Amino acid sequence: QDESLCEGAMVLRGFALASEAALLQALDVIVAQAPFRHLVTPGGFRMSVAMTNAGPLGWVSDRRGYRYDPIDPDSGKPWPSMPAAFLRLAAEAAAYAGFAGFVPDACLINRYEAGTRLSLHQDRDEHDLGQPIVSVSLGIPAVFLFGGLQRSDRAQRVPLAHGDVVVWGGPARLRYHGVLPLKPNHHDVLGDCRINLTFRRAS
Ligand code: MD5
Ligand code: FE
Repeated sequence: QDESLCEGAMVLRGFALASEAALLQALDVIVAQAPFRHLVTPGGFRMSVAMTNAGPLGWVSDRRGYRYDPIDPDSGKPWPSMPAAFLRLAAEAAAYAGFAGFVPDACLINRYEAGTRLSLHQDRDEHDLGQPIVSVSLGIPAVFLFGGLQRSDRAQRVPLAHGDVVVWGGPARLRYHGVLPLKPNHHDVLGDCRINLTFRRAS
């Protein structure tokens, strides 16, 4: 049931299902305080993924660049706190994949709708690249692109469904990755979207 994509990358199928209700309840609280918004890239493009954050640090992008910021630029207030259910799930998944003691200080929450995509990129805005990233998929399915250490490397296509958790660490931490444009679909609980929780240790 669990798949190793390569050294350092493990898919835990359905790992989040046991905490589904607690995660969705916590998500509602976060989104009420910090609604989803479409950020602009440094190059001036509006991202098709809508984002918000929870925890001490939030990932933001604007014309000045990408960064982690303790303040939500839309509200001028700190990001909503990291829910206990989020912290627990991220730590349990990381430990299961061999990364004991993972304490994320940032949860980026990505919302995808039909047609939304995330182009190939690396996650390298974090200080300690020795820390893993835990990614939780909720709602409609997506096809994840898992590339190599160079942008031109051929990418594997990995289907991700509601409840799947992926832990990326070690040699997988700096791999190029993205999400193919989502196909229109419906999920009984989340409606017509996919929500991805991306847990990181940013500082
Ligand atoms: C998503 N989000 O499905 C993904 C999940 C992002 C992002 O990519 O930057 O918000 S995280 C996937 C990830 C993280 C770190 C390494 C690798 C994949 N990888 O080696 O493929 O919304
Ligand atoms: Fe990424």
